[in-house]
Amino acid sequence: MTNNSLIKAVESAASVGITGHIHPDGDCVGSCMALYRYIRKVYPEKPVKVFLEQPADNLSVAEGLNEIESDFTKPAEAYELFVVLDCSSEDRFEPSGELVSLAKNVYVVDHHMTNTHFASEGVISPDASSTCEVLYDLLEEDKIDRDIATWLYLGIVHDTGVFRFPACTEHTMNIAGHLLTKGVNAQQLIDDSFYRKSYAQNRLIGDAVARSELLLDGKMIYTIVTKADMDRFGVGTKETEGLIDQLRLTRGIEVALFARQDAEDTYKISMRAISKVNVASICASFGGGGHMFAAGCTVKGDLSDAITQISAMVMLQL
Ligand SMILES: [Mn+2]
Repeated sequence: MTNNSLIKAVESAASVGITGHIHPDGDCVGSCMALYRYIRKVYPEKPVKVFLEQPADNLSVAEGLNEIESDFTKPAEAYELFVVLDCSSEDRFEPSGELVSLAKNVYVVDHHMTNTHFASEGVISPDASSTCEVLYDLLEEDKIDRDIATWLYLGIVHDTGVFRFPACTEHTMNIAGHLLTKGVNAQQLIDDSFYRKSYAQNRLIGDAVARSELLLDGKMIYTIVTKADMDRFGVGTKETEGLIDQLRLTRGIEVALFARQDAEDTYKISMRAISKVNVASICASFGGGGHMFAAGCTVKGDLSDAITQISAMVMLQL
């Protein structure tokens, strides 16, 4: 893979398509939208389009979200260049896969250590906090306006858990600082896109936390949300997202587990660890995966049996 400049690749392409990964998160949406708005501003004559699944409402922090193409039933057009952002492998760029395969050139911008180098050109920086950080370094600073800066800031905020994770470095903070000088409304962006919850969502989370139980002498906490719970509070599966983070903040625990019922006998399990337990290896034994301190898996059948097995595995690592 050659590391030619993104700007050169964009300048020499007659048309540009942009996409990211399935179920787009803040960094994916932020990086796709930042590049899209940049091309629209700097090369106004150049045909450019973003293809993504419809992002969650809370990610609408700046102009342009309504310009995303989310209808993948239309006949696929061929773009000369496709830029794929925040996407580690080809199976992750569904539903845009066909569009990308029609492009003459594919350029990847990413920060996943597990990137499979599926493109001939691009920049993959595993040490970067976010794809937005990698992208910022590829753009011309003076052409970044408030809109573009806001999209970049969104990705950095979300992939660093609001500037907390170890991948958030001095360089990340310097970039965030430059973006602030462009007029990003940081407090509003962080509150609205990261922390804000609906009344129904807060009630569901409160209920699930109240029902949580401690295991292993208080070293492990878990709670379960069933379909009936979600129906009772009028929320969908997406809206249970902040729950594991609340459990993780319980003083004294080493591992937090949240199980969400997705079908009659199917549960999605999310796990977090503080510093000792490798939850990725535990989830891997159930066919899942993730990072050392944040992982997940899906279990079918008896949930209490699975939780018993998991807590036994946690105990071995404490
Ligand atoms: Mn990312």
